[in-house]
Amino acid sequence: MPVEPARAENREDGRRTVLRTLLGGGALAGLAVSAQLGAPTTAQAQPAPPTPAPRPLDPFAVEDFQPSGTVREYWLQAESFEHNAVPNGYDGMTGMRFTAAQTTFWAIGLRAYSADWAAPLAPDLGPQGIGPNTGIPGPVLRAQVGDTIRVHFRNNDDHYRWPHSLHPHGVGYDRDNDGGWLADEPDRPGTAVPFGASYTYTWCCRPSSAGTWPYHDHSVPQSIPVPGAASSRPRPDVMEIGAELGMFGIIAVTDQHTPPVDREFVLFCHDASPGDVPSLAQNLNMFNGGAFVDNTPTFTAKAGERVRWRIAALGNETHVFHLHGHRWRSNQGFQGWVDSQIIAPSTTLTVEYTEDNPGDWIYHCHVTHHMMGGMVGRYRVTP
Ligand SMILES: [Cu+2]
Repeated sequence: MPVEPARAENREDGRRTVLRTLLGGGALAGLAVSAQLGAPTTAQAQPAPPTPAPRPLDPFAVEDFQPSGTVREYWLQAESFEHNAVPNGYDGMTGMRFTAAQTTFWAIGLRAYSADWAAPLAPDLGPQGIGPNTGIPGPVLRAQVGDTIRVHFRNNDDHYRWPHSLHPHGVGYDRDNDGGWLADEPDRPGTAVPFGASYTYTWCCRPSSAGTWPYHDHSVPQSIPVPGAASSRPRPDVMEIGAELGMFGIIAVTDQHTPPVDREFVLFCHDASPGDVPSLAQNLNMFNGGAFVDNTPTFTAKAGERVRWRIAALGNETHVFHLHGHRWRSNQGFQGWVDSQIIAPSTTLTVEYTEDNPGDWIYHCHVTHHMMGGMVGRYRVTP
C-alpha cells in the first residue's frame, strides 16, 4: 500500500549530515583537529586558502528516498491498569511521603506483542531493544531509513473503553495513517479506534526521518468523571487524555550516520495534573511513568562505553534535561558543549557521549517545580 506523497523535503537530512560531519566526533572532525595540531607554525608558513563554505541546501529540493523493502512489523495493544507513579511512597530528594491513594491513577499504556497479539514480548533493554514493555512508555519502535514501520494496533482499554489512536512524529504517512482525530471529520480511518477494535498504521522512514521521535494517542478528547460528581462531564474534555494517561512511546530511526552505542536509554518526560486526573494529590512530573528517585528509571553504564539517551516530552510543560557529572555536544542551535538542554512537548533530545566518569549520579529536570513534582532519577556508572 503506498503511504507516501511523492514530494518531501531534503533540508533536514542534509543539515544533519553536515552537523554530524562537523561535530559528531567522526573521522573527518578528528582529521581536521590532527591536521591543525601538526601544521607548521613558522612565520614563513602561508595560511591555507579558506575552505569554501558548503553551498546552501535547497529547501525545495525533493528528498532522495530509496525504499529498502524491509517492513518492521509491530503488534501493539492499548491496555488500562491501575498505576502508582510512586510505588515506594517517598520523595528521596525532599523527604516527602505519599500514600498510594495520592499517587495512583487508572493509566493507559501500550505494550508490544508477538504476531496477532498472541503473547506480550519479553523486555529488552539493549541498545536495539523495545525497552521494558511495561506499558509506560510504550515499546521503542525501531527502523532504518528506507524501511516501512507497520503497527497493528488493538484497543483493549477495558477500563475507560474510550476510542484511541496512534499518531507518529518524524516518519512519512498519508492522512489515513496519521491517527489525528478532528471533530469535523470524526469517521476518518484510524483516528478513533473503538474499544475492542484494531487498525493497522503504515509509516515510511525517509532520510529526514532519522533521529528520535515521539508517537502517542491523538484520539477523541475525553474527561475523567469525578467519583460522586453530579455530572459525568464535570469539566471540558481534555485533548490527548490518552497520552496524558500513558499512551506514548519513542520511534528511533537510524541511518548510515548514526553511531553505534553500547547503551541506549529511553526517557519520556510527561505530566499529569489533578485537574485532569482527580485521584492525584498534586501535579506529577514523571519520567517513564514514575516520580522521584527509585520510582523513575535507574540507568547504568560502565566507563568506556558509548552511551545514547533518546529523550522525548509530551504534556503541558517545557523541561530542562540535566545530567550530573557529564557534558555532551549539543545538536541544537548552540553548537557547543552542554550539560543541560531544553525539551518541550513533542520535541526530543538525542544525547551521545563516551562514559568517562564513574559514580552515583542523578539526572533531573532543572525546572524546580518539576524536580519537586518527581522528575529525578539515578544514573550509576561503574569503573
Ligand atoms: Cu521539567
